[in-house]
Amino acid sequence: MTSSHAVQSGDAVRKHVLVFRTLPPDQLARLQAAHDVTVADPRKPEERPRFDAALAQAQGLIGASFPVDAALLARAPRLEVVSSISVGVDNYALDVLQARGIVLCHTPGVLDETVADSVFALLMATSRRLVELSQLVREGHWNKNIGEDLFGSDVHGKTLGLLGFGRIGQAIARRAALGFGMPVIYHARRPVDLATQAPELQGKAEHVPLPALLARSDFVVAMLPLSDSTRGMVNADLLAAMKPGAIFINGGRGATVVEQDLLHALDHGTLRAAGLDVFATEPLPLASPLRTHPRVTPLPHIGSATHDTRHAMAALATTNLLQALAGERPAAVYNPAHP
Ligand code: 8YV
Repeated sequence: MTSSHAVQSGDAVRKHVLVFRTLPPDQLARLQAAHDVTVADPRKPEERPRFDAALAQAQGLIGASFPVDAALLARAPRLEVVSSISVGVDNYALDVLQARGIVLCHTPGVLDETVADSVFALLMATSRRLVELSQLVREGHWNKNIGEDLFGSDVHGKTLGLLGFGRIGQAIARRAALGFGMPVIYHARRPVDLATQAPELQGKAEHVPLPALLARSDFVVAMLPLSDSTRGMVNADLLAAMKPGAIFINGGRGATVVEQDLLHALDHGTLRAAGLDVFATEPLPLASPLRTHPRVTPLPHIGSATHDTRHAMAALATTNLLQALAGERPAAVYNPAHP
């Protein structure tokens, strides 16, 4: 920790904090009360010089949706803490943070139910073709009862297969099993002890090998974090092993899917449809065929995007940062940062 760079004011040690994504005013005020804060968004060219100058001084960084990679960290020699307003940490050079003893904080827990709501909404919209059929009404084409060609597929009672069974996966499983009478199967690195972690799902969610999950699931929902072991995991082989007519939903990270393979499975395989909240490149490039494919329901990464939840995430990230800069163990630390 480089407290020699801190500015002494009364008893409190004021440090340099760089906010690289807009914070709600009440959370920004908490930071400003304790530290010297610069707000600069590196994605805006006009703010880049201010961002670069603040980065060179920063002891604390807080923000989201921007790659904090090795090159960026090399320009932040005083950095002590990075506080991400996200649960996913794939934007951060974890090895560099660990090697330099920089604490990384994130926001698990506060977004689980909201992301599960979003994923379930996407699942229902995709299976019942809500977006497409609403568009038909808007465009004035509802001139007769819709026919079989526009029917959807049932959700209730169908089998849900979850790739990844963390807190959010479990929240999705509760909706499916307890609300929609869906048998739930999941594949994760290791089975979850439901008795202690999710007693309400006991007897209602079963850990199965990946091939069994793919063969049995009417809906395959990917809620995978992005890591070396999950990058490109949803590939041609995996998609080809899905039950004919299955629907694929991705609410985790886009790069866990080989998008070309997904398109191929939609056009030449038996996949019925895909609902995607995340993409390998975000925002989704205009040229991506996933943007306009008739059997893809694309969303602009809205998993946690409600007023309540984004505020809760910002508040937790702010608390994490304040605690870590004060030398306390943060409420939600990802790497305990011992080099
Ligand atoms: C947010 C997310 O989109 O928390 C995450 O990991 O993917 C989302 O909740 C994002 O990080 C922006 O705050």
